[in-house]
Amino acid sequence: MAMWFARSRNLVSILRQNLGLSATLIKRNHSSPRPVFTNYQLSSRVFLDPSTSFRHESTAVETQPDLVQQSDHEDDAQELDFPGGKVGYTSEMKFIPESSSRRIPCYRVLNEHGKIISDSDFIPVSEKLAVRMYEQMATLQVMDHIFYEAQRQGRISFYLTSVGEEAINIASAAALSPEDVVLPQYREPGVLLWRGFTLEEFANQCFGNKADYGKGRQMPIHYGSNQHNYFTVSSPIATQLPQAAGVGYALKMEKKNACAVTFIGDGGTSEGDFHAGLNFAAVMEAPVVFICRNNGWAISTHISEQFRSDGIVVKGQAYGIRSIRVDGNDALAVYSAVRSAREMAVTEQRPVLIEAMTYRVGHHSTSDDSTKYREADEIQYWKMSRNPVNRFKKWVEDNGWWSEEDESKLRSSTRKQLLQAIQAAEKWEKQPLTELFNDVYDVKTKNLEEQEVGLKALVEKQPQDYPTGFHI
Ligand SMILES: Cc1ncc(C[n+]2csc(CCOP(=O)(O)OP(=O)(O)O)c2C)c(N)n1
Ligand SMILES: [Mg+2]
Repeated sequence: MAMWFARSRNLVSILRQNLGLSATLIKRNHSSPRPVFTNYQLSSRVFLDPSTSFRHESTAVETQPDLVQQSDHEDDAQELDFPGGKVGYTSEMKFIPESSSRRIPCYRVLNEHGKIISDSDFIPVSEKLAVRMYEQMATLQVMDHIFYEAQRQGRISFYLTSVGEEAINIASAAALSPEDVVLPQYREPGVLLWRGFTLEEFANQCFGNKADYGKGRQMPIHYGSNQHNYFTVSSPIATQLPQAAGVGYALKMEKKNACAVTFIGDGGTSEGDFHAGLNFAAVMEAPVVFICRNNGWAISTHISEQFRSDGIVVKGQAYGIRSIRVDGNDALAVYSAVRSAREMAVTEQRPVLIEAMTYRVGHHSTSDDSTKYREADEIQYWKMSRNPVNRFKKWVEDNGWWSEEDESKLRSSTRKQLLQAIQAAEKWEKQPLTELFNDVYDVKTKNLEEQEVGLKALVEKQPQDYPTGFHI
């Protein structure tokens, strides 16, 4: 496959065997040590003065100074034997460069006009699958639009759209097996939609009514479904990554033909849990597919203030994880990369990392106004020229699999179904207050019982402070 995966462990072990495992160190025949550098060079070249470093060019490739290693050159095939492993040696004092001379390329299949780039290497998608993928992307768009409006009307308290990231949502879901266990961040409801979570179920969660599986105890968009192997969204960023390593390891122990799949944003990679999750999965050889949606922003924090590496893909290799960078706005590329990653994770029992490059077209959430920190032109460019749904639609239409008539039918029936779902969800009663305290622990703890009694007393004393129909 032309898809670029970072060096695999198999390859390394074959190389190791070929090189021989027991080479011993032979002293170099030097009478005096190689001249190194002066104090001046030390301060000016080796250690960069933070005040002169480029704050906003985290991913720029810079010319490397002489002291930085340019290639994999080693003096010879001799190895040093450490508890940390056998390594070749070099008498040159060279630092590993902070970036490679070329940025990791981005795998894509469809160009901006929805045409397949010649010689593209991808897994074919049948008419049936392609149409379903397009339908689900369009459904996700309608769902986002209507729930967003419902929040603006004050009918739900909060919402967060996936606008601009529909291809990552749907194409990754299409590439997985239903047994694969998904641990989402929060901008991936399309995965759950693909698995059969109904528009009514989405509405019940957003309205926090009695039919919501979370019993109304979570903010809107914190979906979860046991039936669909989809962990409930958790607000604290990145907690799902170490959990995914554990889920993957459990699947491995149970010899299941499935993997854990977890999503994270670019901002989430700054959390310690990101690193713990990757490292655990690598060391335990757990079948986990890590999908990072690099959409350029973490609320108002631009990626240039998030990290200095060449994005996230290189972090996979640092942890010994096979990795790929993919155009997240290209549904065919996402589908091929996730399917291949999933196969490798399950058949080879290893984690794989995917960095999907994309853009968050919507505001971060209904609590945000992104025009305060980014240009309207930038948003417009991504909305129009780099739109993942339009791109995939062009390809499906060019194949003769989709028409304008299909389009208007789908959009109007989805809109109707959603409006009905919202009206019904709004009418459902809420869970009684006591449910707030149930299911927290297997057996209710003493302090929880005390809190329950206290809250009941408060509601009885000041009923005017609680909504009508609110009952204990
Ligand atoms: C541990 C933690 N810190 C901070 C927050 C507040 N917060 C919510 S979303 C978010 C930004 C996340 O950005 P990113 O991971 O890039 O995801 P995106 O919203 O771009 O999809 C932050 C800082 C949080 N929920 N949890
Ligand atoms: Mg982001």
